[in-house]
Amino acid sequence: MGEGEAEVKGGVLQGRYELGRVLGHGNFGRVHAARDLRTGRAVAVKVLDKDKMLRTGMMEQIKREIAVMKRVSHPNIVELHEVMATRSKIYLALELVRGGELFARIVRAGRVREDVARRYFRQLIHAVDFCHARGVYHRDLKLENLLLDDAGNLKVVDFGLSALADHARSDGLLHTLCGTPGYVAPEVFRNKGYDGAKADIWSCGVILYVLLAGSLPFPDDNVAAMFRKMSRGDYRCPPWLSTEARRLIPKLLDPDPDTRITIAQLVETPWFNKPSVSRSVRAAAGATEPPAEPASSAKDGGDKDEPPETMNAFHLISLSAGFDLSPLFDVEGGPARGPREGGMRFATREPASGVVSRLEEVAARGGGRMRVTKSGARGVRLEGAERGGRKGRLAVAADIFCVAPSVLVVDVKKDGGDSLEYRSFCSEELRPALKDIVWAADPQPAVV
Ligand code: PIT
Repeated sequence: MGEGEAEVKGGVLQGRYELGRVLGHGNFGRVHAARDLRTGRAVAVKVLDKDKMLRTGMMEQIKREIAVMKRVSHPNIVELHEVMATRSKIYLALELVRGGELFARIVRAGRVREDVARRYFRQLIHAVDFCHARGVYHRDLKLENLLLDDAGNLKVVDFGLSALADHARSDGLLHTLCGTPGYVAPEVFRNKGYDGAKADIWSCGVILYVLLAGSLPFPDDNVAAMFRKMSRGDYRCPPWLSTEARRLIPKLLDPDPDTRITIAQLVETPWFNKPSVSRSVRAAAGATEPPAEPASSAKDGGDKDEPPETMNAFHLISLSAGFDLSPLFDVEGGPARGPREGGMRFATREPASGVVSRLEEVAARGGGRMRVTKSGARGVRLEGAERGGRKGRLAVAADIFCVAPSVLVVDVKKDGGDSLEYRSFCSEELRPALKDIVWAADPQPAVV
């Protein structure tokens, strides 16, 4: 049944989704921009033809994709809102992502700067780590399956080839040969079973290489020749790559899955942890969507009208190890330091109200990803709006202390959720937003 028939009347699908322009085509069908007439929410609708899927044996694939997408709800994965089926078609109502494929960006720009690549790569790793923690292996990670939203955030799509850990044979390994040649790990080609997590990491390595180099690491029209290059680690890093990137890439593109870097090791590497140097894509793109809940509707923390707590000697000592006050102007910049894992602390001459509104803006700018659950002169608490990370909902608490007349210290720490997600939130969102209110004794900005 075509779109002009019963299910789509006047461009409205089942009386619920008003279909708009086509965002993309693929062997999967086509994706339209659409509006949910019940809620007014903008969505994407993927249209699949049942007959075609039955003919091409893709029915199982789509069923698996639906099952997987229901399992994974993460800020860097395109969300599946709803599945509708008619006699001839399947419709997936998905989160709308307007910025197109990362692939198109690379085609346009050739390659991206290392700090921009890092930002995309971190988001990719968050999504992949989240999937792996839920026993989901994507198996077709490539630039074409990474979309960008208006704020330049990465969103993984196409779980059509994904596997669930429960599909592993008794040897604990997956055996299906799938993926896209340039991105597939050598052990997948070897056909002796592979670990889905290790194979995904290889693909992430290829993605990182393409972002930085602007070309595939093992280009070859002949798949057998490509496989030989992959197995020998036969690729060149372009001269513009930093030393840290040169150290990391061979760890990702290690032909031996047993020695290949794991996500746990990857997130501790200097390249992965390097702090952002600019506000980059996100800030440049600016805010697009309103927050899930306006800051004013935040649950009252009970301290709205009280002034910031004055920091006493006890606070100062507990916050600044050994009475060395330099950490007051310090930010996290690498692997966890002590119990305040990835914490961030800075001094400011901005009044408490200014600090609070900056923090509220961070939530407002995140397209509803974080909402304000407490807000007052003594601090602000932000919490992941709906989707938990690997360890549940991310929560960030910023306590504001007065250390001297018109000098405040803001102490930011993780109050819940996954450390990796927290660190990325600090470096991608908080730090850029707070950068210009940080007060440093020397002219160098303390928060970079
Ligand atoms: C867009 C915008 C958007 C979603 C998509 C594309 C989805 C693409 C897609 C989804 C799949 C799949 C293949 C491609 O298997 O919001 O341009 O589930």
